[in-house]
Amino acid sequence: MKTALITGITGQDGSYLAEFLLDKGYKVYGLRRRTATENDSNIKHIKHEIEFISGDLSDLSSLIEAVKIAQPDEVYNLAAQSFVADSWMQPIFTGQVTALGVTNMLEAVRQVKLDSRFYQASSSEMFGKVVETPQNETTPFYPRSPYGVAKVYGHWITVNYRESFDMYACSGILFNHESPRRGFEFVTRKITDGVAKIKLGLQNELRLGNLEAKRDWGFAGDYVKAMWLMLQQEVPDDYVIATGETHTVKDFIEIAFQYVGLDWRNHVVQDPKFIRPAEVDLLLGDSSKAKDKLGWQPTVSFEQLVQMMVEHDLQRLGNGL
Ligand code: NAP
Ligand code: F7E
Repeated sequence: MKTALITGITGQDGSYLAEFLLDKGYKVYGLRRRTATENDSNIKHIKHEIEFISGDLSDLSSLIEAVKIAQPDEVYNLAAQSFVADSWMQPIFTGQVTALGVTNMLEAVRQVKLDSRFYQASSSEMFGKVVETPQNETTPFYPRSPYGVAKVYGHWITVNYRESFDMYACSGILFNHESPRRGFEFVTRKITDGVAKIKLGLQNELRLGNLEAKRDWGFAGDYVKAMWLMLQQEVPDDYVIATGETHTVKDFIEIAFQYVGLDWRNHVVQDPKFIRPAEVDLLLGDSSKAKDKLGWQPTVSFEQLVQMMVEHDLQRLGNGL
């Protein structure tokens, strides 16, 4: 039986990855930080199958202890301050967790169990103000937020530990991926939750920022498989994971409102509060390397993704949850 340690187990990706690895017969350890109130909505259904370890990415001693306890074959470093908009409000904290936290996790592995395979959750936000389209593994980075800058550090420290210490360490450069488990502050979930509330008469308007931004949106369940595949290869490498399609926020809104038979123009209000100090206007990924070398490809279309999320929120709110 293989053993995996997942940081960020309570998040969207952590929950799908845990399910995926449990299905494969892994023993799964999840690093979890202490919170005043329960935040296990994504993992409630698999909680009893996971061994939790208390720790924080900014506390090296807790990570060393976690690696000692789990003795993992594979470490998936998914924990981060992951909300781009907040990274301007908390730039230092974002750097401490999303950037230096990666070094802490790599150090814990290096000091305790050097042969653990390591996955770093890198991001298309590293491409930021893109210098070419589509973006692939050789596209230069030009991050546009403290979050993007922190992820560039996380990417390069992962590459550096691979080259310095011969670690099996991979950086997965994942484009936006969404699901019914997405946090409510991200635009896709904010829209599908808002659409469901409007349909059910619980609210009337949806306040959003820049509707012209374009993203390459995929389904999170597909993307965690790519993480696992990266750690099953002969040699460690870095991969772009994306659908190869880009859509505006407005496209997402249109499909979501159409699904419930409403006209978005009657409900969406643009609010300057949600405009960012610097924007990433366009992301479009080229994941041909992952297709060729990992045999990975997405299975859920953009329309299916939007509809899946709206349907989930309709059911959830309809049941009073
Ligand atoms: P998410 O839902 O925001 O989950 C983040 C996780 O990190 C949560 O479990 C959170 O725990 C944990 N965490 C935050 N700070 C921590 C700390 N100091 N110590 C320990 N744990 C901490 O993010 P996600 O969408 O699943 O994304 C997973 C990873 O992929 C992140 O690194 C993200 O930056 C990256 N990524 C995401 C996307 C995407 O489109 N989803 C694309 C590219 C890269 P709490 O529950 O306690 O807050
Ligand atoms: O914004 C625009 C906003 O917050 C998407 C994270 O998982 O993916 C995510 O980062 C776009 C931006 O995601 C609102 O300006 C308009 O252009 O859903 P988001 P993100 O910033 O792309 C990357 C790959 C990650 O790595 C990150 O961790 O939507 N937008 N109006 C809005 N965004 C939000 N959140 N709220 C609005 O009202």
